[in-house]
Parts: sequence; structure tokens; C-alpha cells
Amino acid sequence: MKKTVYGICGMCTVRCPMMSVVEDGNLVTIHGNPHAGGIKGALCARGAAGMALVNDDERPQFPMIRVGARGEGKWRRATWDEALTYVAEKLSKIKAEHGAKSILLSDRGGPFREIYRAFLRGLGTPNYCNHDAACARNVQHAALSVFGFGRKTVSYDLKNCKHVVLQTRNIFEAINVKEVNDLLDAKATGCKITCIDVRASVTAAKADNFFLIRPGTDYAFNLAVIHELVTKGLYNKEFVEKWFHDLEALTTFIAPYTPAWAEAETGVPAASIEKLAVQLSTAAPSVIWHPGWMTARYSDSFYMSRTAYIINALLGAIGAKGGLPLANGPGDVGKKGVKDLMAIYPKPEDKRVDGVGWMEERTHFDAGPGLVNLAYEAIATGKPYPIKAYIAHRHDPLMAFPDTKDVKSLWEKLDLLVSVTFSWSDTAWHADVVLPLSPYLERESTIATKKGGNPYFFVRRRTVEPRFDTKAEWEIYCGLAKKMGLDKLAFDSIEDIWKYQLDGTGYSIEDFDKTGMVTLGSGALCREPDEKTFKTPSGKIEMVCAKLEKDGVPSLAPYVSPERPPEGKYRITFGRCGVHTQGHTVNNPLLNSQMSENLVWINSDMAAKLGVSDGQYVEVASPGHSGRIKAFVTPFMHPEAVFMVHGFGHTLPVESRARGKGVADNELMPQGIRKWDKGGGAIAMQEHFVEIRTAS
Ligand SMILES: Nc1nc2c(c(=O)[nH]1)N[C@H]1C(S)=C(S)[C@@H](COP(=O)(O)OP(=O)(O)OC[C@H]3O[C@@H](n4cnc5c(=O)[nH]c(N)nc54)[C@H](O)[C@@H]3O)O[C@H]1N2
Ligand SMILES: Nc1nc2c(c(=O)[nH]1)N[C@H]1C(S)=C(S)[C@@H](COP(=O)(O)OP(=O)(O)OC[C@H]3O[C@@H](n4cnc5c(=O)[nH]c(N)nc54)[C@H](O)[C@@H]3O)O[C@H]1N2
Ligand code: SF4
Ligand SMILES: [Mo]
Repeated sequence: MKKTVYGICGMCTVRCPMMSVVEDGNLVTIHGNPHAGGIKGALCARGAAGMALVNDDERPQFPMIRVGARGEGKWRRATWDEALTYVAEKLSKIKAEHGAKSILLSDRGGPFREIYRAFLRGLGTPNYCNHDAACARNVQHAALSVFGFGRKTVSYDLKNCKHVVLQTRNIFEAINVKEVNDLLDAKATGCKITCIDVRASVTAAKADNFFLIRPGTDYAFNLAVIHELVTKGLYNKEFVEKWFHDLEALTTFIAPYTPAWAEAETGVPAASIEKLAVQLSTAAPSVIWHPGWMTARYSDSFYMSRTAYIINALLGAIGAKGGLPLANGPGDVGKKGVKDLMAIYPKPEDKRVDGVGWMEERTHFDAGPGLVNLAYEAIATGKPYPIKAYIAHRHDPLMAFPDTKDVKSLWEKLDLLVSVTFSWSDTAWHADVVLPLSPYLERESTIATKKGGNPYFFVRRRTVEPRFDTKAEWEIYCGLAKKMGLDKLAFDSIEDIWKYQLDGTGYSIEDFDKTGMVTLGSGALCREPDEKTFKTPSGKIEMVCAKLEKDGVPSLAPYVSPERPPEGKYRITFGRCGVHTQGHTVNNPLLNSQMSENLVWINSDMAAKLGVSDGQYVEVASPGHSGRIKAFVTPFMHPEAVFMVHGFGHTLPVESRARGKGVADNELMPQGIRKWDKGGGAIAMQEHFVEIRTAS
């Protein structure tokens, strides 16, 4: 018999609502959930490869406990009972000796965190971190510093937008299905796209304006745009008068940063910058200057994002249709949100080990997920206190942070390292215990909320039974809770968890049967900002952020020109491709067949100088690491830099398809985790130079 099962794609962080058709317990097809607005029943190539993930034998199939040295790859198979007992006993011992606060967990963020965050609270540790120092922390902190709210308080109304600026944002390859659909719809009805990139990406190919910018000079570009908007009076006067607290500070600061000045920095003609400012002003307020997503790139990326938000605000796009509307949560549409599993236990009183929120110079950072790189420092130094146990849940820091060897060295003093994952990764291979997670088609998850014009609850149901001895998150953490006496979290079934979550909302799990979701609002709502919107001291949009200033971080920072590459070297730049997610799909049989290795993009003139031709293998080298990679020679790459897709250069023997293919960009950034931004908190991964040599 055929049936439809609703789920949530788990091939990347976006988590598109999806559905599967199952016949007699076998998966037949998977699609995007047609009921979820904007998805249009589609999944991207990676989402569609979910079936290949299920069928892949080269993933952890059962719990494993290390028997050799860390990273040696010697394991013994364990039962779940044994593995969970092992972890629970270790955690209890560490807690008894060093206190609960010496336990750290990091993850990839997202809507399914409550279960293990509740577990951490139950243990009594404040040390939950996400991965975001390697991704969007600069954007988050930029939003907080300008508006007092986080980046997800606003959404991007691409569908109704008239002009979208994509700066360091390759929207058509670094995919979010709804965003791609919305922007293509908008484009069909006249929305202009401006792409600012160091190379011609697919997004550049679809853009009306493309600016090939000198790497690392985006802040200069934005300052010049602000200069134009402010000095020529091209901004939205009504909005600015009403909502800006201190425009004067910006006006004074911006004076020297003319388009002519920016031309010399960025390589983009002054006339083009001036023209862009006029185009944006004409389209305002239905404009989006994207503040970026993967912005862990430069020591001033935080200011690129800050100025992007300031430009949006100057154009009156905050809260506007076609701009950055305020995302509605359940409360905004008169509904009750799901009951928080974390509320089962009180918030631990200890201070965070990463110093976020309390330590000098770190008070302006968002204490929710902290900064995991600083927690690693604490593992190594024992200050402000030691960390002895670390659970990497849905996180592969050895690939996500620069320089594997260096990160491993920071972890040496750990007494316990656990990896919870559905694929092999460098981190899993280095762990003491691997707790294998069932892929998303084989597990169910807690109910999640999607904020937006029309907020909804959605749920992931189990589509097929696990092929191997793997488990769902809730089974793992409720199992650990049971073994550690955390009875209130020791749920026996997912139905009990759903029931807890929906308590008081007026909905039951059966309400999700028809469409996989429960829609809370009716029709897209655009709210005007009100006196409660901006969570700054003045209740308005602030150019000078007191929290930053207190920590010695200038709000309006003078521009510093990035270093030019030394003779014979190139700045390393990186990004995503359409068919892979980070490093964890490179070994997926289907996706590997689409793209099995990465290339290094080299500017044609530079390649000619080096004697490198298109398609030839070259050696890319940093101090301490080198690898063999195929050259992609193109005039559409900035001559100061080379570009690589992230996630390749796997070395593990258990990944036969990915092993030895391409080069890991993260290995070309010696001790890069130590270069982090005191303003935005993210790692500055593109502040490194590499050499290109012709391979013999
Ligand atoms: N297919 C696919 N989609 C994904 C993901 C994935 O792994 N695969 N991951 C998801 C995640 S976690 C994230 S964070 C997002 C990332 O989304 P994006 O941040 O949009 O993705 P990237 O490809 O990292 O970077 C975007 C562009 O920045 C350019 N760039 C590099 N240096 C500079 C510079 O100095 N200035 C400018 N202006 N541009 C520069 C790169 O050439 C690249 O084209 O994608 C999400 N979607
Ligand atoms: N040099 C360099 N470094 C980068 C980047 C880059 O472009 N270049 N990109 C950065 C970006 S944007 C990001 S977001 C990070 C990404 O890096 P991470 O934050 O580590 O995230 P992923 O690689 O997506 O997933 C990590 C691990 O979790 C497993 N996993 C996937 N889904 C699940 C799940 O649902 N549950 C569990 N338990 N495990 C799961 C995967 O198999 C994988 O092994 O890397 C960052 N680091
Ligand atoms: S963007 Fe693609 S991989 Fe990511 S959740 Fe959506 S369908 Fe899955
Ligand atoms: Mo990311």
C-alpha cells in the first residue's frame, strides 16, 4: 500500500519541509512538501540525494567505542546500552570531579536543539555552543549592534523585492529552496539583482549588475554607498527621522568615504557605485541588501554586515514588503508557541566557559550559543575553568574550523570526546565514542516552528525504519537522561514528547497528519516597526552601539585596507557549490557522481604567468600543507585570489568515494582558528595566502 509521510529535509541547515511516498515500507520517491509556501514541491539536488544517503553503507552503522589512540581508527562495536552506559558513566565521573560545567556540547544550531539543551541543563552545565563562529556570527552580532535584535528577527521578502543586492551571497548555489524560488519569481516580474563577488558565480550570471570586487574590500564598497545615500539625500527620510537615533554620527563618519575613494580600494568604478545608490533609492523600500550568510571571512566582515543593515535601514526596508519584514512568531499572530523542553530544568547558574556575556571585551556577544572556538581555548588552558567532556552533535569542527592538527591540539586535555552524527567525519574519526544517528528519513524529530509572514509548526516523521543500528536524537538523549537519573527528560516515546510540546497550544499531533504542518497565521503580514521592535537602549536604530564601545570595539570603524598578497601568492577564498553540503555529502554516492573533486579557480592572466592551463593539476600550498588539485582558469576570478569549494580533500579510509579527491581549503589556513574577530566573533578564514605551483 502507498502512503505519504511528511518530514523535514536534513541534507543541510535550511531544513525544507518535505514529503515521501512509501510503498510497503519501501521509499519510492521524495519531494518538497507542496503545502509549504515557496517550496513548490521541490527539493534541491542534495535533498533529493537523501535516498542515496539511506542506502549508503559507508556511514557509521552501529555505536563504536575507541580502542586505539585518538584518531587511529581502531574501534570496537558496542550495543546502544553499552555505549550510552559508557558515556553516562564518563559524564558522571567528570561531573563529580570537575563539576557539571566542565561538560561542553556544540552543534550546528537549528530548530531541533531543545532536547539536548534540556539534557545539558539537567546536567547543570551552561556550556552549550553552536558552530556559528565558522559561519554567520558576524551577521548575528551586526544585527544585534544596529537593531538590538538577532538576524532572524527579520526575514527576506525576496518574492516582493524590487532590487536585491547579493554581496558574498551566492543565492543560486548556496541554496535555500524557498529563497531560490522566490527570487526567480521576483526576477520574472522585474526584480533587479546586483551581485558583488570575487568571481563570477551562477548568481553573477543571473545578475543585472555584477561587480567583481577586490577581495576583502566590501566594507569600503558599502561605506561609499552609504556616503551616496546620505550626502545626496537618497535615503527614506520619513523612516530615518522616525527610527534613527543618531544619524549625525553616521553623517560625520561617512564624509571621507566617497565613491572615488572606494573605486581605488575595490576596483569598482565610482560611477557604478553612484548609479547603484540611485537604483536602490528608486526601488526602496522594497529592497534587500543581503547582510551575508557565510561571513567568517575577514577581520572586518562584521562591518560589512553592519553597513549592509544600515543601508537597509536608510532605505526604509526594515519591516517593509519586499524588504526585510519583521518575522512573526506564534505570539505575533495570537497563538501560543510550543512548550519549551528546556523549561524542564532551570538555567544553570555558572558562567559560560567561553566568557561570552560576562568576560571583559566579550560582554557584547550573544550568550545563547556563545563562541565555541573560545571554549576550545578553555580546554587547552583550563581557564577560566577546565572542560573535560565534549559532545560534538551534528558538528564536524575538524573540517569546519581551520587547521585540523591545530584544533586537535586544543582538545588534547579532554577526557571524553563524543560525536553524534549520521556520516563519517574527521571529528567522528577522532572521537572516543561514535553515536550514529539515523539519517533524517529514518528518524522523527521534535516539533519545530518556522517564523515568517505566516508562521507555522512543522514536524518530521519517520519515513522508513533504520537500515542499521542507528537512533534518533531523542532516543539518544532520553536514553542518556534515563541512565543519569534525569527522569523528567527520560521520555519513552516521541509521541510523549510531541504531547509535551503541544500542551497548551490547542493543537494535537493529528493536526499535522494532512500536510505535515500547522499554519498559525493567515496571509502574509507585514508589520510596521513599533516602539517595542528595536531592542536598543534608545528603542531606535543606533549607529553607535554602547555595548560595542564598552568592549573597546568601535561602532563606526575607520576602514583599513586589506593586505595585498605577497609576490607569487594569492588570497584564499572559498564557498559552496549547488550539489554538496559542506563536507558531509562528498561521499554520498549520488552527489559524488555529480562532483567528486573541487577545482581551484585561477585568473587567466595569473595562470598564464604561472604557465598553468585550464584542467591541469597544480599544487596549492600554504606554510604547512599542500595538495594536488585541478585548475579552473577563468578571466572571471579576481587576480589577487584563488577560489575553492569547501568540503573536499577527505582522508578517511572509510570513505572510499571521497578519499584523496581535491583539497581541503580549511587545511590551508595555519592556526586559523586563533584569528577571530573581536567585534563579530567569527573566525577570519580568508586572511591567508597560498601559493600555486605546477604539479609534476
Ligand atoms: N548547495 C549548498 N547550499 C548551502 C550550503 C551548502 O553547503 N551547499 N550551506 C548552507 C550554509 S551553512 C550557508 S552558511 C550558506 C552560505 O551561503 P553563502 O554565504 O551565499 O555561500 P558561499 O558560497 O560560502 O559564499 C558566497 C560567495 O561569496 C564569495 N566571496 C568570497 N570572498 C568574497 C569577498 O571578499 N567579497 C565578496 N563580495 N564575495 C566573496 C564567494 O565567491 C561565493 O560565491 O549556504 C547554505 N546553503
Ligand atoms: N574553510 C572553510 N571552513 C568552513 C566553511 C568554508 O566554506 N570553508 N564553511 C563554514 C560553514 S558556512 C559552516 S555552516 C560550517 C559547517 O560545518 P559544521 O557546522 O560542522 O556542519 P556540517 O558539515 O553541515 O555537519 C557536521 C556533521 O554533522 C553531521 N550531520 C548532518 N546532519 C546531521 C543531523 O541532522 N544530526 C546530526 N547529529 N548530525 C548531522 C554531518 O554528517 C557532519 O559530519 O563550516 C564552516 N567552515
Ligand atoms: S536546501 Fe536542499 S538540502 Fe537544504 S534542506 Fe532544502 S532541499 Fe534539503
Ligand atoms: Mo553556514
